[in-house]
Amino acid sequence: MGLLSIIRKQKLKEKEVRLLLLGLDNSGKSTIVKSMLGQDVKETSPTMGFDICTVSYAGFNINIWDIGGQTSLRAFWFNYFEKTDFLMWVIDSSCLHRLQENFVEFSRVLGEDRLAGCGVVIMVNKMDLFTGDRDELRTEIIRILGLERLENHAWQIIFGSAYTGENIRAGLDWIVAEYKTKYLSL
Ligand SMILES: Nc1nc2c(ncn2[C@@H]2O[C@H](COP(=O)(O)OP(=O)(O)OP(=O)(O)O)[C@@H](O)[C@H]2O)c(=O)[nH]1
Ligand SMILES: [Mg+2]
Repeated sequence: MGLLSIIRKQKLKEKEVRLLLLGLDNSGKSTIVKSMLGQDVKETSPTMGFDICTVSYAGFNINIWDIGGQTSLRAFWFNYFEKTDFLMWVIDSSCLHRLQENFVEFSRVLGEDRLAGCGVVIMVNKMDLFTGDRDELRTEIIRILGLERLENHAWQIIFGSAYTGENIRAGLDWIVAEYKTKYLSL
């Protein structure tokens, strides 16, 4: 049996997924985790370091690393990249003037070799507050983040809301489907 085949079998057997949750401060990362865990979404405070939790979903254990996004904490993001299967990058749809700042941080993160090949979910959060056109927003996000130039990463944009729960599961569904595709096709 070849090495790739062994890795594939092992990964599919373990059903352990490591998900790194990053994005600017106040984008709603910790609230998304609460929504995934079925906890009260109205009680969050800024993450001063990081939190780890496991969400059991579709037979998988998704180990989520929720890292604080404040400027002073971003230098520490790089401590959490090892063995990441997926990056969920959270954008606040009610704060679109920060898209350029998103681009700067997002491209810095994805320039990191240890994240090579990881799947990327762009979770556009707080859609309960958004009144504009979703297609236009999608086009703008693809353009500003340079997603069409992103090589070696499968990516998906998801519009959701931690408050209402809209599409929070869709993010997990995509991750599980991608994980299976990746290790079934090795
Ligand atoms: N309206 C609305 N508010 C949200 C939503 N998700 C989060 N918030 C609010 O946004 C603020 C920031 O949420 P957090 O989850 O703490 O954001 P964070 O990205 O974890 O922030 P840091 O830990 O500082 O990086 C809080 O006041 C949340 O209640 C959402 O879907 N809709
Ligand atoms: Mg947080």
